[in-house]
Amino acid sequence: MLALARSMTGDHPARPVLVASNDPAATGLAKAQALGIPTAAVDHRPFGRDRETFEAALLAHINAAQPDILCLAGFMRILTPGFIKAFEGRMLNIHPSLLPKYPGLHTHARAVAAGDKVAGCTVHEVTAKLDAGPVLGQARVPVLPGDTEDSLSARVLGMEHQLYPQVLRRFAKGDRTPVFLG
Ligand code: NHR
Repeated sequence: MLALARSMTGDHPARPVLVASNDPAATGLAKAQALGIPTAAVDHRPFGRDRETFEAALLAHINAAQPDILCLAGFMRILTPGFIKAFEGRMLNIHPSLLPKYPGLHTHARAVAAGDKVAGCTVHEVTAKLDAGPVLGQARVPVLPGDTEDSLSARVLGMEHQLYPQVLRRFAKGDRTPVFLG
């Protein structure tokens, strides 16, 4: 999130209008505020299994900010088709694997357990089907001997901070040609 926010200066075609989280304690909220970006938090927990009502509360904040593009960055709540529809074709996510490999959770542990030699991250359009929307960019990193979930995760994160801003810059210009790094 911070890498994206910091990238949107100068000749960048976009500017950050809101940082929103489902976790009121998320440290990114204070960091965004320090950059002068408006923030909102809607705790999903009081809503229990009612995803739609949680999303309606979140959407009220988002719509008030009138964004053209939504970027998920570490957002861990599966979104219902109704929410997706409101931002169809305008919502991005970064996922810590080389999709279509390892959709879902615990991607680095799965890559290490499988003995993969290459890992990475993917920026994709968010569609109703989880981690399955069109790929907008991918970055590859080696998996090194002795790697753990944590060491691999840190290496991939470094590439996430490079890949996502590059993809967003292109996407905000209307260019959906995929970016490939590594
Ligand atoms: N929503 C839709 N409809 N489509 C996608 O592609 C989405 C999405 C919401 C989030 C991010 C994704 C990731 O990058 C993302 C993509 C959370 C889960 C999950 O299982 C899965 C994928 C992603 C994010 N969430 C659990 C849930 O019940 C909660 C897990 C937790 O809190 O740790 O929502 O990885």
